[in-house]
Amino acid sequence: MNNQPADAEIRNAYELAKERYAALHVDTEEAIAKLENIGISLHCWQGDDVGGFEDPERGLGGGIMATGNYPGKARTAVELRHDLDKTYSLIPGTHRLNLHAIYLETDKKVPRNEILPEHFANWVAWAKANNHGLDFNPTCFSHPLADDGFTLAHADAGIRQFWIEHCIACREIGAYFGQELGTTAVTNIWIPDGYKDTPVDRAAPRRRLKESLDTILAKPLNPAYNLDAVESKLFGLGSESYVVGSHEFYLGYAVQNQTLLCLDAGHFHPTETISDKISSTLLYVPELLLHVSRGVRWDSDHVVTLTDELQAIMQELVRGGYLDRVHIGLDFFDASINRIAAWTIGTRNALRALLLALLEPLDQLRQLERAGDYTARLALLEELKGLPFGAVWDYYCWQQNVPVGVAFLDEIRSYEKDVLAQRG
Ligand code: RNT
Ligand code: ZN
Repeated sequence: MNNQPADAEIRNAYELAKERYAALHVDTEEAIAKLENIGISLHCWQGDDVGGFEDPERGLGGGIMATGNYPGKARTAVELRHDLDKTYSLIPGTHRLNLHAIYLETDKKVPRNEILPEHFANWVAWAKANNHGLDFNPTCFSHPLADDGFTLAHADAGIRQFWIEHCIACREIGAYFGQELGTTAVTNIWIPDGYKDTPVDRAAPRRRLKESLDTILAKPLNPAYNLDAVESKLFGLGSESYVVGSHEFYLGYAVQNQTLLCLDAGHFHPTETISDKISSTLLYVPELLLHVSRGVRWDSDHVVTLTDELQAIMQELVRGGYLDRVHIGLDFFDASINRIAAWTIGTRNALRALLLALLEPLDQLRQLERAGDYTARLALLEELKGLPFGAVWDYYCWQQNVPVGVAFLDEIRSYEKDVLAQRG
């Protein structure tokens, strides 16, 4: 199979598309130039079903779950970086990597509250060599001290302290990434704490979580190196009835402490969207982190597809002028399909939605709205959906030397045969 269209076809289609957009006073070259500057943080954990390298024997915990057993998952950091290199080569632009603490590399087992920058030195060297920024996350799950479902909000002071120390160590590692790579790392705290069944005391765990966070964030770090984010959730497997770190909890915390707020697209009620939360929360918090994901019924982590909500999120970032205050990260893990394809499809979709948003005739739309001409606003918004945006996207991919259209699948198939199939 060779699915790549001919160069001339790509260029011709683009020239026609460019004219169609120009008629609406949209400059496709400008849109492409802006898109090229947007770095998306790819989540390392799609590559090995959130396993990490701390303890290969241990299963995933904390109310999150990867289902499927597609062959060829990365078993070591070297394999994971290899898979990531392949993935980045199929995505236009320069992008970041989001690491979790369990992706450390050590000879002997290091307790999580003692992890150090040096355990991530290989990742930093790789990031430097390939021009990737790095982001970070404490791993407050898949661990014996998290097995009863509580970490930073645990009733036992000793267990709380262990997780506090882990999160403090992680902020220092984030700052080390930022300093080494010259691009700010976002360190995002997500914890699974919650109850399967209805609790009697909803307040005490929240008071404890607030206190733990205060201790973790007490030391100011250079914001050029590290920024802290907090991530809420509505429910998880085993925390169906109560999650300590709810949206209201972290919204309040982020506003009061001026941390970043992380909005995960899959962490709200099934019909609740995060696109409409962006302009509100950015009035009160300095910056946002997005976990671009896709919820399906009870699951919050499906591969990102080009849905209305994905488009709405990216439209908000572009229309609101928020691109420099919002860090775009991805968060999904599908083990039932080729993992490199999952990364590639999800990231390309996030970028396609961004490009669509960058191709809107914003001045005209704003004028219509201000003039109260909602008829024309609706007509134009609907017509835009039929414009040849795909030709601009193909041209951008071609320009960036990455596969055009579904041709990326040819590359993934060869990689699967040559590399993934050789893994035991
Ligand atoms: C879990 C959160 C969290 C995790 C990652 C692995 O529900 O979304 O962001 O997916 O930390
Ligand atoms: Zn998330």
